[in-house]
Formats: sequence, structure tokens, C-alpha cells
Amino acid sequence: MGLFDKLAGWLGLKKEVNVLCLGLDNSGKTTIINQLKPSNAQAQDIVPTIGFSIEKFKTSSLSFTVFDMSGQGRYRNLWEHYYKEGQAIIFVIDSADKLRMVVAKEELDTLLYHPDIKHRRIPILFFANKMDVRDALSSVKVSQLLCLENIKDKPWHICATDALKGEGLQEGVDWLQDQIKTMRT
Ligand code: G3D
Repeated sequence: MGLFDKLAGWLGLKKEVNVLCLGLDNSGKTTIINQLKPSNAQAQDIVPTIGFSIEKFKTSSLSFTVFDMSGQGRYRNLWEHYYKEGQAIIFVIDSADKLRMVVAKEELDTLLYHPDIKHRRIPILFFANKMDVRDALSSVKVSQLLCLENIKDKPWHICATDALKGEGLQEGVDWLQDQIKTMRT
């Protein structure tokens, strides 16, 4: 059973919620999604382009779109297309990749200033992943480097995670569930 089964169950037959799962390549998105994926999730389509792919899968009430934001600026138009329909964002960071933290911040800022995201109170869940790696930055440090305190107009939350063991994911899912509940009442 994936961690999102509970959330999907709670949502029942209500309208579908689209979750975007974003981050640089190698941050752990696929690993996290595999932990979260409800057991009955069905792959919708994978759009393979040279050097870029978008994975979509859905359950009765949750639909996920997963893609890398890194090193593929020329594909930006492709992925930005999905921003409009996203109602919640999971942004994954490799806390052990100090060198690319600045790139992660650039991509986050570009996302936050995008016209389809900027003026919406869309909840953003940050997973500061790979906490098990020696010398990984703490979630507080990651939060500082990404300047998350500057995000004033959207609810956000950061969790330290070890996606390999599945640690920390539940806390994030619980938070996201609360946000989605609020959104829908
Ligand atoms: P992506 O989908 O964002 O590109 P992946 O990232 O989920 O494919 O993960 C990239 C690599 O990081 C994988 O290793 C994966 O096992 C590893 N990884 C993911 N999460 C964690 C974590 O929390 N801790 C550690 N130590 N490793 C993690 P490989 O070797 O398969 O490339």
C-alpha cells in the first residue's frame, strides 16, 4: 500500500487533485513517488522525448505528474504546460548535493514566478531528501539556502526524508492532506 492510499481514500469520489512532483534529476523523485504511489495507481502515459520525460499516473482521485527540471531548459515549454492544472506541488531536493543547491533554488524561483503559479495559493511540500547521506545538509539549512521564508503567499512545509527507507514521507503526506482538505472546503 502506498502512503497516498489514505489520502486517496479520504478524497473518495470527490474531484481529482493534480499533484506535480518536481525537482532536479537524481534528487529522488522516482524513489519517493514509488513509496507514495497507491497500489492501484495506473501509469497514464510517459512522454519520452530525447533527454526528457514526463510521467503521469492516476488513482481514482489523485493524479500525479512527475518531471525533472534540470539541465533541460529547452524543454521548459513542455513541462510548464502542466503548471496550470497542478493543485499541489511536491518539490524534491537532494540535500547531499551542495553544489547544485543553487541550481535547485534557481528552478524553484523560476517556478514561483511563473504566471500560472505566482498568484495561486498552491501548497508546496518540500522533501529535503537523502538525509541518510553523511554530510547531507539539514532541512533547516536547505530551507535557508532556498530562502523558503520568503514564500509568503503559499502554504509550504519542509520535511527531512530518507526516501530509500521511506522515513519522513508520512509527515509530509499528512501535511499535504490537511492542505488539500482546506482547499476543498
Ligand atoms: P530522480 O527521479 O529525481 O531522478 P531517483 O531520482 O529517485 O531516480 O534517485 C536517484 C538516485 O538517488 C537513485 O540511486 C536512488 O536510489 C537514490 N536515492 C533516492 N533517495 C535517496 C535517499 O533518501 N538516500 C539515498 N542515499 N539515496 C537516495 P541510483 O544509484 O539508483 O542512481
